[in-house]
Amino acid sequence: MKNKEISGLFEKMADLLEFKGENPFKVSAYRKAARIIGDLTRDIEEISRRGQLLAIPGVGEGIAKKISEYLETGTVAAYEELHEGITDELMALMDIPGMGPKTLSLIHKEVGIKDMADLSGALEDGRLIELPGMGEKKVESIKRGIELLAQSRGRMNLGLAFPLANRIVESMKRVTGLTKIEVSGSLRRMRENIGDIDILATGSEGKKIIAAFTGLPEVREVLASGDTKGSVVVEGGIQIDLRAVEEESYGAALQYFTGSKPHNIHLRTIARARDIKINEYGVFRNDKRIAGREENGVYSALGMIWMPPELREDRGEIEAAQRGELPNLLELSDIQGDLHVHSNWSDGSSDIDEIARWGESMGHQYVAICDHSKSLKIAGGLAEDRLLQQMDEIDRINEQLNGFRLLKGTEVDILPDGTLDLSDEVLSHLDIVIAAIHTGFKQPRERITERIVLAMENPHVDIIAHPTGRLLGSREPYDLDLDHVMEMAIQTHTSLEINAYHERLDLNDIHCMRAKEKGVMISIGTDAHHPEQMWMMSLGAAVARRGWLEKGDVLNCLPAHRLIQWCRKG
Ligand code: DGT
Ligand code: CA
Ligand code: CA
Repeated sequence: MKNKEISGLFEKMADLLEFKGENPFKVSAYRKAARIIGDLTRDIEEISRRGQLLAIPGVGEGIAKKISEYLETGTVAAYEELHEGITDELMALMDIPGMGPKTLSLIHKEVGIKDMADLSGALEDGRLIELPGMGEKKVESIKRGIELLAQSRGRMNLGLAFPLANRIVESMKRVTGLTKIEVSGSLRRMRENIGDIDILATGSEGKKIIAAFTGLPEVREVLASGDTKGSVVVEGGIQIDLRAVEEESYGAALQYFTGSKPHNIHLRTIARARDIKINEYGVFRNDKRIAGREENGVYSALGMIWMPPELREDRGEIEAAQRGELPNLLELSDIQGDLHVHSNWSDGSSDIDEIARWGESMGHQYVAICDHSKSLKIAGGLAEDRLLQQMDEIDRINEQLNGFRLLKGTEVDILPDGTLDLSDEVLSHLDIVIAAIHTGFKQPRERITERIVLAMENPHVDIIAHPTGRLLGSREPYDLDLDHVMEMAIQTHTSLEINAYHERLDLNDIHCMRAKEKGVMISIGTDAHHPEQMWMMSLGAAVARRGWLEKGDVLNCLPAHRLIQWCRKG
């Protein structure tokens, strides 16, 4: 499939257009097309052969032509033209969080920066501070951006690793003689980013399991292939390790390779005090095996009950287990609906009907349609009259539904002065109001905190979406007094969102722990712009579980009527 290549090409075109200061609508059209094509499950070549390119949402005449051109010739003239005189090294600087196209263009023209080495040099010797519109703060933010980029290099987002690993595990299940297989490592703990994927298996013939693994069609390169361990690289440079262990060691190995390392080290100090040795082969007392086949045997040998992998970060879970006070984590199946989905009334790609069908098929009781509001022009935000029309449309669809219902919502923009982008009158007719910041990220701490607090003080606002604004590996959170926001959330009866969209995961796990301590109600929404993305609810549930949340801490574990009651309360 050439879907990813074409998506990447349009992404690059958007970058180049932005760098050249072209029309932002044109830039966002390319970004939208890139996103949608990247998410397509069907082969774009086949879609093109059937003459259906224009049926892809976000693909108009111009973009369709470029897709055909690429499929026929392997390149696009307009792209080559844009790229002329601009090196890949220069464009790579756009990957630095906080380095916008305008800044890059400025430092390129004024200081002649061409690559990362030039940039580091100029940051060192203070040349950049002098430039018009730069200043100390901007330079600091570029330095932090470079660090952030370095940290995320070589790691991949959970939202990418999770489906990939599941697919590999499913194909491996067909190998004869294999009896058990599971993901371990940071992915089993559902960390927000993953260094490499670790898989553990057992069966009658380890060697055969490894051979099947290194022979999978996804494999691009085999790094190692032995009797008990295989290491491969798949598309995108992602490394996957698979270990095949003896059945009697499977539980101990699963525990060991799930980690985290600090969790395991802490467990071993407890074991030592009990004269017990634990390693990846088993649990031993005086060299006699006392456990190892099942994972929970490792914990019970240490006087604890088994604990969910998401907790294993040495953040107090071992002490809690010793006291018998582990939280009863919420399960994905406790979640009754998705509270944040976009339709094609704004920048989503599907009809409301289709979202309803999808939500129902996922087993949800409800889905809240929360399109953008009018000031977000680039996302096709809705003005009051359009939103009222949309509410009628939702009523119409709900009449035809049985058991499942769509909730009427909005993701209303919090304007730079803290007022909302829609009138109270219209907000009062909605089932659910999500408010969010989409502009003015760089405001000082007090301003941005106050803005969110003002929004929460509006009695119609029920949820603050993606409260910190970070994008995984690419944008830092806004400078925000989150503790104050959490305290005000309780006072104003407002919920804070775990935005489960794979590039956000905002709030994150640590924030959730703090929110729970304070008693803040959390809601989980996928921010899906395409119904297929509603699967990301499982990422949101994982963040909640890593934050020790229970069913009662999460708004959308409530059935629809109680959810709406909660929202009406204030
Ligand atoms: P990653 O891959 O960086 O996202 O993080 P992990 O946690 O998957 O780490 P990885 O792949 O290096 O190793 C997988 C697990 O193996 C790790 O979570 C715990 C265990 N492990 C690895 N090295 C050590 C070690 O030196 N001591 C202990 N106790 N456990 C280790
Ligand atoms: Ca790993
Ligand atoms: Ca590993």
